[in-house]
Amino acid sequence: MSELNNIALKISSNGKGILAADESTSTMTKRLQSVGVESSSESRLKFRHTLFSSESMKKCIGGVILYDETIRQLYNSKNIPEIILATGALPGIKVDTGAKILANSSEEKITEGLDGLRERLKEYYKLGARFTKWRGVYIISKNYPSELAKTSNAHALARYSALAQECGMVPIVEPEVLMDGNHTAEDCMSITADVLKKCFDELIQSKIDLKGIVLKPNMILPGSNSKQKISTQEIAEMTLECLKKNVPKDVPSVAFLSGGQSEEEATKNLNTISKINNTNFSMTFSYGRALQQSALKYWSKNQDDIEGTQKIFDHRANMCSLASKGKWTEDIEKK
Ligand code: 5MM
Repeated sequence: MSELNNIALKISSNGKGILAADESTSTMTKRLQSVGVESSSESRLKFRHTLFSSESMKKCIGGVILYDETIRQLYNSKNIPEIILATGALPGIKVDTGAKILANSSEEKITEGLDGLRERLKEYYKLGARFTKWRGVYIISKNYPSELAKTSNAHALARYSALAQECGMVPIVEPEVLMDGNHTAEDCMSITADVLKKCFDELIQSKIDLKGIVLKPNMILPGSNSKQKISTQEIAEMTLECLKKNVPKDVPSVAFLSGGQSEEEATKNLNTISKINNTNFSMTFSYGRALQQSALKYWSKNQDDIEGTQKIFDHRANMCSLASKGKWTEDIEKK
């Protein structure tokens, strides 16, 4: 097995998943302000360090995606990548510089960050990162996503992946079809299928070692404003069918994003997906909001209660870990 394949499996298999703590400063500021906490480099570090030093890091978390600010921060004279490594998890880094308006299709976005990426990657490797993340976003509406958005983002994901592998790091490939809108799950499925197909065409053309990547896709869900109601079983079956048809078998693992689902929904859906998993891929989570929300809410009112905050995060991480093995139940959730 190649080193990249080892890293991919270490961060996303055997009951372990990924903690997406790579909110850019503006997103983290929104999250903190939503619970009444002032955003500063100290408050961002204090909350994140509370999570990184939790007990569940050892058993449930294989990798943590960091933001540029965090990978350079020290806590009690120890650097953050060292603190994460000590738990047995690997530090990773978000390397895109954000989604910007796509010229000639101004309602859509193209993710930027390719210029100077090789040099940035070398520095991140020295800082301890062993995997990376790049997120492309796609909207669903009457005329979108356009072919232009699909091909441009797929191309950027492939160029990024090639550079990450060249620097010895696993690329997490995240093409996120957003939940916003009133579309049906069938719409989400056909668009996600096309997005994935275009991404893998570009990855293959760029000679990416598919055994050394982790795919971070959305689940197949009705839009957040849709009136359609579908069961967890249907969500899982549609998600699995879409992945089976459009993701090459060489890809070792799939780590879903939560995309605005509640903590429990994201856990329950992953659990059913893992239970019926009829693919070759190891299935797990790479959640941001669905791992952090409750812990952040509690912490905002009890900033000195590190243990109490960690207990809440540990519960969420344990539930997600069980779900990645198809062993989560509503009873365990409530305990
Ligand atoms: C954690 O949020 C990530 C960074 O977002 P910004 O660049 O907008 O600050 C985001 O990419 C995240 O990793 C994924 O969307 C998954 O997070 P969720 O909350 O959807 O699981």
